[in-house]
Amino acid sequence: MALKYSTYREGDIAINLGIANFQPLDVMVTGVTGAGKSTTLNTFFQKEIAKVGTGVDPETMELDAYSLNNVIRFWDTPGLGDGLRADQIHSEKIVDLLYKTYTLDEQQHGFIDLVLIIIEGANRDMGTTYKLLNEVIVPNIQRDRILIAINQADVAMKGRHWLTAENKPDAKLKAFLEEQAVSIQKRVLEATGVEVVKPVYYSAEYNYNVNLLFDLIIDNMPRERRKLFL
Ligand SMILES: Nc1nc2c(ncn2[C@@H]2O[C@H](COP(=O)(O)OP(=O)(O)OP(=O)(O)O)[C@@H](O)[C@H]2O)c(=O)[nH]1
Ligand SMILES: [Mg+2]
Repeated sequence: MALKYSTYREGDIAINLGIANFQPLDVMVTGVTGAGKSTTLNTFFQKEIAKVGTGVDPETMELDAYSLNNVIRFWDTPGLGDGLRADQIHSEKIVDLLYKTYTLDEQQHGFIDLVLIIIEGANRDMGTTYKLLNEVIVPNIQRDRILIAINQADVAMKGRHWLTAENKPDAKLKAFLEEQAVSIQKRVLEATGVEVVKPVYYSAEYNYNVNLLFDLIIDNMPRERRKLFL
């Protein structure tokens, strides 16, 4: 049974936003090219809203915002890992977005409330993700506003151990994914100094555990407006 994400725990988000006294929650979605950022957004919205890549070239080139409902809005960004020059241009766009502000009661606040970094389940090379964290994200937003999720759970073991009929991993793949979540959490701490919440693993393509990704966002969303300076 497919969940409807546009109303998923809408009340909880609204309550948290009520505490924080702002609305909507703006979530920037980022990660290496091909990790599945756009596919993840399409799954949230249950229709094709963000263009998904089919080849090796990065598909998303600009920043696009999508409102899921009145309380949450997602920002799709171009992925890093497509050569130095492209990475530089895309990094600048991401940093600009992180410094987008609004003024309320004569005070400036950061527009982006939360950063969600998507990692590809099969990709053991974390170098570009560390670079993204160290050079682009961590210097420009509070660390407790960074979340990590592992996509493409279905192909984490090259497609083996995925139970197609049941749309879930078998015990072996599940154990692998569990182990990977813990290991990525540990490696991110070592490589970037950021203590992230244990990542969830999911498959945007097959709509597996996407509700847990939503839970990660809702349960860890900030309870106050973002101060601009760290
Ligand atoms: N098997 C599998 N494939 C996926 C999954 N999510 C995305 N893909 C595929 O991965 C490819 C890249 O997905 P995109 O959503 O375009 O990736 P992106 O992160 O938006 O990439 P850029 O826009 O280039 O930064 C596409 O062919 C998707 O169909 C998944 O959960 N499982
Ligand atoms: Mg994209």
